[in-house]
Amino acid sequence: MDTQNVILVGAPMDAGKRRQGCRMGPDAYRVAGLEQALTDLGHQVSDIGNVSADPSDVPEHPHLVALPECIGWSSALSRAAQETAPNGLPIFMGGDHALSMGTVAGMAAHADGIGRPLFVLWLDAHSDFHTPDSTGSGNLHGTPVAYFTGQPGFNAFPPLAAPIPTDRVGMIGLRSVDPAERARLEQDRAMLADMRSIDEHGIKAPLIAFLDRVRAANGILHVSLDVDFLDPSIAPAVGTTVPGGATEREAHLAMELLHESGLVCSLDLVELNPFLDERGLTAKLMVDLAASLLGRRIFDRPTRSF
Ligand code: HAR
Ligand code: MN
Ligand code: MN
Ligand code: MN
Repeated sequence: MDTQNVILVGAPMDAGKRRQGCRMGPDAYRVAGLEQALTDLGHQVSDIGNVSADPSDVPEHPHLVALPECIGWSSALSRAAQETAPNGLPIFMGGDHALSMGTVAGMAAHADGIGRPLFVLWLDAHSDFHTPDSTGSGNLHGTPVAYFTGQPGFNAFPPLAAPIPTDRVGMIGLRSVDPAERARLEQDRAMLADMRSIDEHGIKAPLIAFLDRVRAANGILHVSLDVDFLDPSIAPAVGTTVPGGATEREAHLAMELLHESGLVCSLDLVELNPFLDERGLTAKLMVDLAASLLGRRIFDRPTRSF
């Protein structure tokens, strides 16, 4: 099996929404054995510890939650992505989904530097396509896709070295999209596979179609995995559950196909709130999914005895 350098980067960001707990995510992944699971697959794994937010002198905003802190995380995580990506495959252990503003911006700059286009696969119940002007909640974890695709309204944030055209974004798992997001998505060219279409066609068809696009463009692929992509019955540890999500096997199949593609350059694990978990169930499932993405085959999965 091909072995890789895998770099675990803790991103204990909790500023992208009001409800707290995602800051415990990186340590939950450590306790759930992420490093060992990937080492067991033959990979060289290093955990470089946690990033912290850069200072920001932008003032607090009346509507947007923790704007200065989110800006500080974006610049720090963009730098972390650009520093780690040349040495291996970074896994950003979140932290809430606003962290993807930084990780995707940094990976896009990295991809630009090596002359390959970056594609983004968004595995999420939500499209996270609000702008600071359209978000009703003021929670910036609902805005990262709009930021890194260069939509207007993000002037306070770090400028993007390489905005990602929407036709390089694929979203799978959608089932909770606000009207303003939908209006913008309908004008754009992202590949959208909602749960209805997964029910009808399975998860393989849209994923393979998207991977074919990446390959045809000689691109590399950043995967952003939100816990709420999964059905809440198997992944309760998230503040924004939406019923009717991906099953355990749908999620593993997606990871197995991603591994086989050889196109994945980086991964976000986001929105895990360990405070809401049941005996580490969600953290362990996310670790198992990361292992499938890094090459664990279905018949190599460990039996859990209690
Ligand atoms: N669209 C809603 C909002 O903007 C909910 C966004 C929830 N986002 C996440 N990440 N949990 O997907 O508030
Ligand atoms: Mn999300
Ligand atoms: Mn979500
Ligand atoms: Mn048996």
